[in-house]
Amino acid sequence: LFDRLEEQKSDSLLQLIALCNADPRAEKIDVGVGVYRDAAGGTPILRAVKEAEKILLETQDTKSYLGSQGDARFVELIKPIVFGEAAAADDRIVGVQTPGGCGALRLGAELIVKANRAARIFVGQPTWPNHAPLIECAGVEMVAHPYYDRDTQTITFDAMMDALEGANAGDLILLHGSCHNPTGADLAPDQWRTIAELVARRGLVPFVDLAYQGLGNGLEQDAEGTRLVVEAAEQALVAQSCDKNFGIYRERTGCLFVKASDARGAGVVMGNLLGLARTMWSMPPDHGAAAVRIVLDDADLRRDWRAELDEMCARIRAIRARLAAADPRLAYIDRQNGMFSMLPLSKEQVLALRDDHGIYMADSARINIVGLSDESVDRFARAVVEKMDG
Ligand code: PLP
Ligand code: TYF
Repeated sequence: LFDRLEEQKSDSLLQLIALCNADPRAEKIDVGVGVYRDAAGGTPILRAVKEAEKILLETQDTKSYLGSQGDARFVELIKPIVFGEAAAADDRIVGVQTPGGCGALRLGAELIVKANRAARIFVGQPTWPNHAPLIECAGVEMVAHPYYDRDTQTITFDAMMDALEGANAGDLILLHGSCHNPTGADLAPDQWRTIAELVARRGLVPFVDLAYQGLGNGLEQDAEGTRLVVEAAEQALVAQSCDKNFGIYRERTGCLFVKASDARGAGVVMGNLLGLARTMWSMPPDHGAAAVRIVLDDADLRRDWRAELDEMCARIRAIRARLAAADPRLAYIDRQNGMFSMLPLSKEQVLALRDDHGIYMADSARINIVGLSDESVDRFARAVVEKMDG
């Protein structure tokens, strides 16, 4: 049976972890995979999460099944963080807990196919390399459109809008809610408004991937674009992740929210989400969502989480400013958001930086900003600029 299988390419982002670990050079720099790193280079567990885990250990009295929706209180607490307090009671929006943002993307894609096999999803280029496997594998046709020009470091908004004019009512647009991966180039508020207007006028369905809320310009600000398009659209999907903004990556914690035309339709959507979850993971893993629920349900822990999230956000902004100040050609980095930016380097230059300096970034020249420290940022900038000069 298995002799028929073909070799598969491994996930090149995750492969970078092993490559960098194997490099014996003390001065190596890891700006590869997208996890938050503090000034000392570590990815510690957030204080509030650690506290919530202690509470969980002491008070959890059963590990019996919760059902396919997962932790309903967790979903209820995340809803206003994503959509705002006013939308918390909107009964057109339903949500289920998923195994991370990846699970939410996959579940959303399955729902789309189940609802309409002919629906297509428009996806800006470049995008996160996992979008295609998660969405196309479910059977949704992806239509690529321009988004970002690496040479000018700008969003090619006119070309994007021209392409979206080709979408039919009921087609989807995949949007990065904030902290665009891999470019760091987020839509400006007026661009979000233009897209919201198009969505409303043409009956398009936004599918927002919100994996980094709070790591760009703050928790509220990072949700503004998402709220605009969801408000404007009759129907929408949001794949949310807590894995970055609660630092619980391996706990696989997120939600899929779906806005239907009315409350009755939302009930039908919910039934379909539960049915589809049953075909894939039956029920989501509990631990991360339980810890997040405890944090958000406790005023002190919630405040401390916000404070630590804001510290992480500030560190990202500070390193962006340092890189931007190092060379005029890197100035654009300070206008971008989140953990990622792309450098104007070819794959050959990326590999040469790896060999010459032990600098590990994705082949696409995407860097994780927080892989840099006060000590390494100038050294990194010098090596990059030298390579840009040829
Ligand atoms: N979407 C984007 C753009 C991401 O970068 C990630 C990161 O992993 C995810 C979704 C999924 O996150 P999770 O680890 O919660 O599955
Ligand atoms: O883009 C990144 O680096 C993060 C982490 O299969 C990641 O989103 C990378 C690859 C992957 C899952 C998560």
